[in-house]
Amino acid sequence: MTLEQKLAEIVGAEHLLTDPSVAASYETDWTGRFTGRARCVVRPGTTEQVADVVRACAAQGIQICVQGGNTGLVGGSVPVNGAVLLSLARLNGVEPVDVVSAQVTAGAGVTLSALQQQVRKVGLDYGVDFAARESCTVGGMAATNAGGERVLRYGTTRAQVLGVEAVLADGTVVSRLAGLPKDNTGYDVVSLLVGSEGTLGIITKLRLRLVPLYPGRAVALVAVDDTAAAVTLVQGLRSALPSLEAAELFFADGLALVREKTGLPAPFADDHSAYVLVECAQRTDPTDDLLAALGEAEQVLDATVASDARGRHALWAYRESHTESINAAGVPVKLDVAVPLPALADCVAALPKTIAAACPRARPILFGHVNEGNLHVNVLDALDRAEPVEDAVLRLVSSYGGSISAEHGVGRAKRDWLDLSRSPAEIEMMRAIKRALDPHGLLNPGVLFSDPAR
Ligand code: FAD
Ligand code: 2HG
Ligand code: ZN
Repeated sequence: MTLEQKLAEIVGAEHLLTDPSVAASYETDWTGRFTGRARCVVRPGTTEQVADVVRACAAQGIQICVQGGNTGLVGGSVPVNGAVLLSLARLNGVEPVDVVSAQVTAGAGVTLSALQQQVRKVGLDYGVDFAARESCTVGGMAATNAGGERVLRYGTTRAQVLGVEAVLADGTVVSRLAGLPKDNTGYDVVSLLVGSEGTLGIITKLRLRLVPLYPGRAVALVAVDDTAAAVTLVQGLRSALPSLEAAELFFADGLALVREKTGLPAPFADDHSAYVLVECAQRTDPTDDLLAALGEAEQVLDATVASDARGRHALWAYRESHTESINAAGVPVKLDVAVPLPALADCVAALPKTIAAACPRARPILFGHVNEGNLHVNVLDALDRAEPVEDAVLRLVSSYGGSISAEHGVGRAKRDWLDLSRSPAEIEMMRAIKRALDPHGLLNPGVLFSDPAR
């Protein structure tokens, strides 16, 4: 029996895709930069089927690439040539919400927006949110430890994941879904799998912490002089407003590109060089508190505030349309870095010169999650100089004591720079874990390490 026949037997012939034109949508990443040819695409519908697929591939030494919503931005979700692409999209069940514990168990293939819809019906919400919500899956979010727009209040995905069910490289199913908030019984296997980018196990289910769904919300778009003013403004708002949930930063060139690609109107009568978008949420309407805090902040050059859903979404569109607008302008060299907050302004000031030295015609667009010092550095018109640009930016960030990946992960895009963020001892510890759990390097080859066996 061929591997394909065995896989068809496990998942049903209709869930094994071998026609290249059908498989194509799984083979290129969201940005269009990373691509690979899968041997076939397999779409199991249960954890048992995932385990059987893994055993069948392992028996023949065939590598497996794992995919959720394929919105990842570091080339980790596309196949390497000849591997089986395993899609979790059909594991999309959500169990009834446990309102007593404020927790829910969801299949790895549940999209963020589907999860939001389910839990909001019972007055709860999920702590992580970002623009890819319609397509990204909770499994992919856990695998990348996704951050997003609410880290300021709720932390990253790791802080939401209380339990995991996963299939290991030999087909073993590990299940730890009780969701006990207190549980000190040895190594934290749940936390280890979160952020492991599909290299240690295939996540099939998650037990997730939920947060209150606040009916009172207000969003402000604020014009400021520069990054230093943005950082000081957010520092002040953080202490004045316990309801502060998001603080995002973008600049005049990003806004101009967003307006060009979306047709959105100018937010203010005058142009400004930097913009901060903040959101507050609580049981009662936070608008007056937000207005009062902005009124006291000397960094505010202009501001517009919205409390109704339509107005809030209109303001968020200036920020959330950045990624799509950039892609509409060309395939970017995409970096996602973090520096300590006191160094953010210096880093923003140094980046254009650093990028120009590596590629004079490059067009950098910076934006990000200001409270975490997390900058998204997208560089247009630089694809043929990608490596020198990446190298220059990541070395600059490292010189500030920063991270080469704040939230998107390492994937295949940044593995060659891992030593800028991790010590040799840490990298050897990570390799030892990989060797112990996946000795034959079957899961997500090339993600995180180019060669895990060494
Ligand atoms: P995929 O892209 O399919 O996979 C991502 C990685 O996880 C791959 O290495 C894959 O092999 C692995 N993986 C996927 N599912 C599993 C599983 N079940 N078990 C084991 N491994 C798995 N990210 C942020 O952190 N913050 C943001 O604000 C943010 N905004 C975005 C906005 C846009 C418009 C887009 C396109 C992307 C954004 N992202 C953001 C990046 C991306 O959405 C996240 O990385 C997301 O977590 C990926 O989820 P996914 O289901 O699409 O995973
Ligand atoms: C965001 O914050 C995402 O919008 C995407 O992390 C960032 O496109 C990017 O570089
Ligand atoms: Zn982001």
